[in-house]
Amino acid sequence: MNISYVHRKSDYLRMNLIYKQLYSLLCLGLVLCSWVGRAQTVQEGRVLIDFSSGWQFRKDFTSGKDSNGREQKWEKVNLPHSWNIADVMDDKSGYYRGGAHYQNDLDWKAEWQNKRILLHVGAANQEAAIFVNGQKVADHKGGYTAFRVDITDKLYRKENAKNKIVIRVNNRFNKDIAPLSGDFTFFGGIYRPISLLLLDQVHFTDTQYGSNGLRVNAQIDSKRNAVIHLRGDIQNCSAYSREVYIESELLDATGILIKKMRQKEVLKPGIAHNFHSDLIPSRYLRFWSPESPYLYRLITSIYGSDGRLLDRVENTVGLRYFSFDSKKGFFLNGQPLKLIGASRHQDFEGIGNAVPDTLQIKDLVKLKAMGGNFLRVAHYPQDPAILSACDSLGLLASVEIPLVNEITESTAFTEHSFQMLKEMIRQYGNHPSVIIWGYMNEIFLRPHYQKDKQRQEKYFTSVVALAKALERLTRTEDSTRYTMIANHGNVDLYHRTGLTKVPMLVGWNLYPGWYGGTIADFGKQLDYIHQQLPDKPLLVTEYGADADYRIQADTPVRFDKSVNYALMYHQGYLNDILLKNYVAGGVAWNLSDFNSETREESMPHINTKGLLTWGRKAKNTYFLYQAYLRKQPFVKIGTTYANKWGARSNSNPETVGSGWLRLPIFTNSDSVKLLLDGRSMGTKIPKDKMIVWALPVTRGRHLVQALASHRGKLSSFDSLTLDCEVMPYDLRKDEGWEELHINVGDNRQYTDSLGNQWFPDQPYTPNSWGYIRGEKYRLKNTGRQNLGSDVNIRGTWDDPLFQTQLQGLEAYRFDLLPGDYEIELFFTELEAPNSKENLLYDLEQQGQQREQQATQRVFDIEIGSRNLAAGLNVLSEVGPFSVLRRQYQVKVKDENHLTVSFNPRRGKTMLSAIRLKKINVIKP
Ligand code: GCB
Repeated sequence: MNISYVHRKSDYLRMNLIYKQLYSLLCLGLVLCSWVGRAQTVQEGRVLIDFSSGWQFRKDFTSGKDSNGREQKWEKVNLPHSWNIADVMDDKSGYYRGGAHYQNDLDWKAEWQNKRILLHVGAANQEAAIFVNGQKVADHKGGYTAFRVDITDKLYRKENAKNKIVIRVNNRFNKDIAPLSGDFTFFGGIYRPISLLLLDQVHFTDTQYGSNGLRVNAQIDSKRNAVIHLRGDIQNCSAYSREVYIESELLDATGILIKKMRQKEVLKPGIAHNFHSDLIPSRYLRFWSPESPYLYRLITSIYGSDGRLLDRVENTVGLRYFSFDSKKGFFLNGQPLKLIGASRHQDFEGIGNAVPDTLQIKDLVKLKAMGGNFLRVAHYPQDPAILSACDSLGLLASVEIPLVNEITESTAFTEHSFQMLKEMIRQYGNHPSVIIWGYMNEIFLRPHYQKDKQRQEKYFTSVVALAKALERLTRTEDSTRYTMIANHGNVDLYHRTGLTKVPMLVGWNLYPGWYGGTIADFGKQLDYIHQQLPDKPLLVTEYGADADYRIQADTPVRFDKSVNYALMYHQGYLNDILLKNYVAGGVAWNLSDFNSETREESMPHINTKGLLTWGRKAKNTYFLYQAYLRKQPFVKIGTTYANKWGARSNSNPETVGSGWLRLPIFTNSDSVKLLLDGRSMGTKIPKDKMIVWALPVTRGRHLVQALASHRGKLSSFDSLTLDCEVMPYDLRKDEGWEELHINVGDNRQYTDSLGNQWFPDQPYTPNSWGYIRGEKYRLKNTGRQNLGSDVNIRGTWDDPLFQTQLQGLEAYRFDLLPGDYEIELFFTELEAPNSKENLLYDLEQQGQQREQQATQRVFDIEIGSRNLAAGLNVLSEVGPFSVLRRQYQVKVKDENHLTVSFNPRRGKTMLSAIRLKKINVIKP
């Protein structure tokens, strides 16, 4: 690759872009300064070159052929890159977890002659080996932290000489590297950028833990006495002893010098040196807080004895002090602050983990705009840009290493965990936003040795011993942050084994009202935990409910995956978290939907608990948080997928052609007045920050305007044009309908990928339409409150439509005017063996057998005397969990109805969905 020195420009362009985003949203005028202070910014004395383009990529297949039998070729790629973009979304279970090669050429430049050349890899999941001109120079294990290696001595150092850089990456399962399992996808690839660092022979660096070599720890007390402790590693790679000066300058956000220190160091050749200095500013300094994330800049330079600048690194400094109290919660700068926000996974729709910084930062802007003040970086360290954005925006953060669900009792596992922990602390420790280091998540979710209780106890002891070792290491590395372990709801197990005693804080991932129990159980569970551990500060590190934004339910129930149920759930949880003083805070699981390849459910491979979609569109749950958390007046009319709204009509002859639509409105004000197409619909008072307004609408577009008032004054305003469909009741009287989509066997409304509204099913009543006999299918052998199956339906994105069905139905009847119609019937065989293991996160169902037998069903379909399908056997036609569609043209004559009959030959009849379309109707 021919590299050019464009880094300065691109760095500044990126800074500008970020600046604009942040400024426009938050008007934090001084944000830019903090970005300038990002660690490893290009400075005189060192040069940073982006080395992310022009790579060649190939998966390792021993046969030389790919999985489709094609000859393997090199593919041109740019970083960030992941090789699991498509296979994590397809219908085949599993995704490629194996090896791959990346290669690139590095052309030597004469001006590099006296420099040290380091390769800095942002992240490669999860094992990587670097080769330079055929020689191995480094190995790295762990997919979520950066690593760097000095490659100078392995390079051909002649003008224009080509150096071959090869990086082998592997994301196979390795029992010695965490995470071993988890509800997220282990995307393979080099998914953060690679850069080259051109350094003087004397420079700051920490090649062992991939950091910039400087560790800043700024302390301030309530009287604003501040000390900035600086520790650093300097490398002298030259053959001589060197006398150097280390200069540290503390600047305020406007660039004014606050304090300067200079110290002499004598560096012996060929070894790493440590230095230490304390800056004690004599001036009045400003606190850093979510309301005012004021950042200072600390510029640290090395000068030679001749005054030449050898290296320079910038770090940001935020001055804050904080504490957790087991009874009173969290305090920042002496003031109580409820920590509220969300956890975040790093993947993004269509690009997996290979997400550019600029896109990632938008997540933080959204979290801030939601009114959040806290981010749980879950379940592994993420791009450093995330924490830089937290620093600038004023978001507090916890960061953790990926010890999730289980451990391996091996020395190698322990050592790799230590390495990850040190890398995390050294690479991210200079961010003032970080207040917590975490090192285990739900570590007893997958307890080993289920059948050997004695051995299991030993395993528990090993886990606790590892926790203690990690705790010690964390505190040695950084005594200024709190330590945390996040547990699942099996409180007694964590307590009994002694794990809850180990960290300074205990996080709880609680799901009553989702995986089991009721929403009201959440508060009780919190009280129980507090009673058991009265001296341990408590944080709710997870809570959430699936919210598939295509599903709407008028009468939401647990596990229906509707956004409506998720709204009730979050209202209940937020009320408790905000009310209980001993709860230091809570973070919703999750900020956005994320990929979890092994999940099926309503949106296969996606965990839909996000407040935003995988592509980061706001769901109504996000607006609910805004109403709860924002301090400024707020009102927002809820949305639906593609802004398609479905209204239900009734038998009232006066309202033919119009229906009732349930419009959610979110506000933190006292009341909301609503206008529909300019007409007042009255004023309502929100309950738990929300109003569900039943609006009478006709088909087509309608303008709704919400005017919120606070203490008698207009405080905020929102408007939305709704695109409405009305579910007709009497198909003969209602002339406006063209097509009717029915979600058979389901009382939820579903918007499909084309924007069609599939209305809930209903039993037939005269002058209307519906099913005759039959019952809704329910998955057997599950304690879940479920609606139909939760299995991935092959070959469709509209799984919820086909996961429910009616069985044993006799007929589907529509009372219609005579004419020509098109009818389409959809079938899916849901009763068949599904080889997948039980969903790991179905916390209620652990260990239950869900295997079901294939059902043999054969039936005939008729309309009047016309036989549409004789001996239909869906299983033999398309196999299980696949959609069979049958479309027919039908004529309704003087009988004034269309009745599709289902006659069983073997087993029960079934139907998943039905679509009726008018072609040509004869008006009376
Ligand atoms: C948890 C896990 C998280 C899962 C979540 C869920 O407790 O910590 O990784 O994604 O539950 O959605 O089930």
